[in-house]
Amino acid sequence: MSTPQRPTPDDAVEQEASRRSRRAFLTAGLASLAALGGWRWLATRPTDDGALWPLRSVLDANGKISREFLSNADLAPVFPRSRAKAPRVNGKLGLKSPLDAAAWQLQVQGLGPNGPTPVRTFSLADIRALPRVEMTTELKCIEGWSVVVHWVGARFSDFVTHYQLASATDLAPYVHLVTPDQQYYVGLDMQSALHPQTLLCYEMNGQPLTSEHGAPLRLVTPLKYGIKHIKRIGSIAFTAQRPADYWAQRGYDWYSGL
Ligand SMILES: Nc1nc2c(c(=O)[nH]1)N[C@H]1C(S)=C(S)[C@@H](COP(=O)(O)O)O[C@H]1N2
Ligand SMILES: [Mo]
Repeated sequence: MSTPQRPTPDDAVEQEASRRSRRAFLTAGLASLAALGGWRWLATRPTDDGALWPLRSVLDANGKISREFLSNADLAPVFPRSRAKAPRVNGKLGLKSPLDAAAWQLQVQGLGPNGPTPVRTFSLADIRALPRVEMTTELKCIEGWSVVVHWVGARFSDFVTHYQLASATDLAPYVHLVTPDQQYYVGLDMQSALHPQTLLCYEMNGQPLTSEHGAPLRLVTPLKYGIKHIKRIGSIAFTAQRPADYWAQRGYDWYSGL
């Protein structure tokens, strides 16, 4: 990862912006959690739920919530927009067939107390209707290159709260994102999915996403390596079990970042 340069006036502006947005994230995060009915969720979680959410009692929930917000304050570095460059096209799994943009829809499977809930579908307009977030962060590939990119999209957390997916899902501990042809798939822990810099992106460097960079919608989550930034998302499922992940199945670390 390259370190941000010595502050220039531009950087100072960026830093202040990131300080402000961190505060905004925190406020937004608290509001979202309330909206998610987080307390009910925390209190009703089974205790044998796995290492990620090892809650034993409602008392533990207090500490858990603080840790959640502290770790969500760990933000990937942001850069002046002028540093953004075009990334190479890397990874075409799941992008083999031509994209039918008109037919595309995002399918979302929730998880309720009795298992998976009926699939809901969303259009790109539904995603664009969410607060527009811009961010200039570094895309890092495990192959050893990285590039600063300017992204525009919706926060995954806004998607979940605005469309009330979490109440329908009872806030499952994992998220599975899959290309329409199911050839590429990524698993995320919920904490990473709800991180304030985890975006469902539809623009890159000032242009709508091109097909090879993941149109119409891709994930960007800069605390993790590029392998998690799935392009051309076709479906999202909230799951109780750790979902399959293309590169984790081939020996890479399941988290591939924080
Ligand atoms: N659908 C899909 N998404 C994918 C991949 C892929 O093969 N298929 N490769 C990943 C990898 S390894 C990287 S580094 C980034 C690269 O994104 P870019 O092509 O926009 O530079 O996409 C990620 N998302
Ligand atoms: Mo990569």
